Amino acid sequence: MWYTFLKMATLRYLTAGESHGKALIGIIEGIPSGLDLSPSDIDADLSRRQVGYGRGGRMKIETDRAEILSGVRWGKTLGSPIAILIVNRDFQNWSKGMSPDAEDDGSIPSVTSPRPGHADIAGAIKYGHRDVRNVLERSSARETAMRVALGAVAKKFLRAFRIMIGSYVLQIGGICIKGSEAQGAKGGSRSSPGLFSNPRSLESLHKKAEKSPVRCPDPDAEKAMIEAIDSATASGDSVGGVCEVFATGIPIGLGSYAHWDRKLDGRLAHALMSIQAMKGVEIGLGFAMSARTGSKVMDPIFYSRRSGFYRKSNHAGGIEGGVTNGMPIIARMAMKPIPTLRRALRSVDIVTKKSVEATYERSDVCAVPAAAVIAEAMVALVIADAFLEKFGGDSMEEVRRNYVSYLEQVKRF
Ligand code: EPS
Repeated sequence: MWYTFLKMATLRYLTAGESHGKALIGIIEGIPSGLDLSPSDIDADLSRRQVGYGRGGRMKIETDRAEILSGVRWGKTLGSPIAILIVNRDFQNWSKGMSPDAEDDGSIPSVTSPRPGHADIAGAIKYGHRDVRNVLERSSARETAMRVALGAVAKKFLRAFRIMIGSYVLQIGGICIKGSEAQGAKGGSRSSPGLFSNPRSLESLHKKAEKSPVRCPDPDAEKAMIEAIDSATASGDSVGGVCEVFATGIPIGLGSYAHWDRKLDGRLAHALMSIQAMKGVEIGLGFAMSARTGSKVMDPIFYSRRSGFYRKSNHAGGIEGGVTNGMPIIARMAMKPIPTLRRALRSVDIVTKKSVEATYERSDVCAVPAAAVIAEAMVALVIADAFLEKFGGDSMEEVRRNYVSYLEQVKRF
């Protein structure tokens, strides 16, 4: 019952659609009127999500494009819900197997040997499905294409207030970039280049990542990561990794300490953990903070008339007490290796209850670079919600007026 007191989001969104169904659908509600928005703003991120060394064969079938069905007229948002559609090209191969029509029932064989690590067995039991495909079609990472589309709308909104979101990969298959002992690779303490970087160096890490097939800003590590992916492919295995996402230009005061569900770190952790295959999220220095003394990881406060209150380090990852402190937001995610394996693990047939090999569905060997782009979208959606919560308005002009007057107030503090 206590969940019913959850903070109502200012910015709400919903996705629908199965991986091999006709299309993915998304609706985002709460974007003010007067924002310039075109499908190309969205398609750029959809393309970024599709790339990455180690991605599966589906990426050769799809060229994801957004069709805006509502909420935008002549290139500007109306303030009404924005509906987006992404066609699944692969549906042409699944028109009977994923048809909504009863007469197509049984047109393709059922999947009855669940894959360890996916939602397969838990989902089949929960929803009473005798065909695991009824689970995997929705639990598939294909759904993240629409999250990226909706996140691109949120990013476009935030860019109007000079808030920039980016990402890069810190570790794949245990190979870390220099300056980041990402947990799980070498164990022990962890740091990250993001925590001691000013916005410009974060953006340069992002720019380097954009040119890398594994979104890695460190060319030596990139090479070793690609070798790790190749070796996993050769042995019918898969690899996971760690990616870092950041947001710059964030004002002090988003989120709140006043109630658990308003804390921005908690909201970010929820959003990021909800991405397929995520098994860990940290804000700032994260777990490594637990092994150090307070004097080593709190960020001392300084002041100057030009910059106001500022810090020289960012162990907190831009959030203290659930509230942004004006430093860049830094979050990191630990992604598990893709559970679909060519070299299948043992499973049990849900009909015969006999021990079998887990089914194989076309899949990626590594999707960490894509996860970084998806994480950008989820961070954008959370920050846009918190931004509208604090500076809300029905039009971009009204939000801007609210934001500018708040910044004046902060300067006078
Ligand atoms: C993916 C779409 C899926 C998978 C993959 C990523 O398409 P298909 O099932 O047709 O190959 O390739 O999904 C997973 C690895 C997963 O575990 O769900 C995508 O669009 O990102």
